[in-house]
Amino acid sequence: MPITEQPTEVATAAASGASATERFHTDKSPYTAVKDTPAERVNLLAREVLDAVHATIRRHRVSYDEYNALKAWLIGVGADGEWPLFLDVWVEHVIEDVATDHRAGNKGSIEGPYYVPDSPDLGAKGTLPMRDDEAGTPLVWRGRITDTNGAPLSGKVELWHADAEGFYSQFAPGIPQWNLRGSFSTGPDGVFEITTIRPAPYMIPTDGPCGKLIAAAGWHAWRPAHLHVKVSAPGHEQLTAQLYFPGDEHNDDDIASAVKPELILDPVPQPDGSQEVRYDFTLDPERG
Ligand code: MBD
Ligand code: FE
Repeated sequence: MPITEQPTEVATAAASGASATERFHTDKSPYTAVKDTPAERVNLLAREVLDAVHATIRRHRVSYDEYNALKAWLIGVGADGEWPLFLDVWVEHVIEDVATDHRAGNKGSIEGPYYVPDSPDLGAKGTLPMRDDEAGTPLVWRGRITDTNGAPLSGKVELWHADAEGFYSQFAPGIPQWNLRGSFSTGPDGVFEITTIRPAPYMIPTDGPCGKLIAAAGWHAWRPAHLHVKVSAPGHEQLTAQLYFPGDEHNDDDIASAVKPELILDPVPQPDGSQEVRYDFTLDPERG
């Protein structure tokens, strides 16, 4: 059939879950090795989590029907590859808080399930890879990387974000591989200039187990529109963060609890309909 009549694949929870799970195995498998965690620590943490589960069961007299519903749901989360989504939406924000609470530099936020390393390097100034007809308001972002004394750093900003429909390349079908993903390497002045488009708010897939939990609990499935970044410079702690847009109705009730006031941008509309924004990064020195 002619190319224009090819059926377009639809984004499903199971497909994006499978991609996120595979991504985790590829990039993070060293962290999955628990062999270096001493038995006392595993015992402490596992014991405390189980005690909390038992206490909830007793307090609320959880029934066999409810227990089996939980079992079926947990099996489904694994089968559809939604553990990265579940953990990053409902757990990672506390891990991130604890891991970064010593920092004097930029506030960070969670990585989420959709980071891909080694995106194309575009130098200090460039435009993220995008389709010829990429929808969305053009955004020009200027910024600088410094240390906590204000000295500029030769560093790198990795940026990835959803498109104007809320979809991520490599996790939703039919999007070019590196669409809206790129790395910007600064010179010694730490200065970068990035051109992209504003992403849409993101809705957690509603057709998978996480979506079913959201519906069953009467929650909503939305994250505010956001840009993901990883900022790094030799000798400094890597910063993982997300940047948000003012006025987004979900900035105050992000399902992933990942918004902080310091991470909300202040874009300025331009006569041509585009927007410009300034946002700088301050990195903490690596700890000895
Ligand atoms: C996202 O885009 C995201 O950033 C997080 C944290 C969870 C699900 C989807
Ligand atoms: Fe995201």
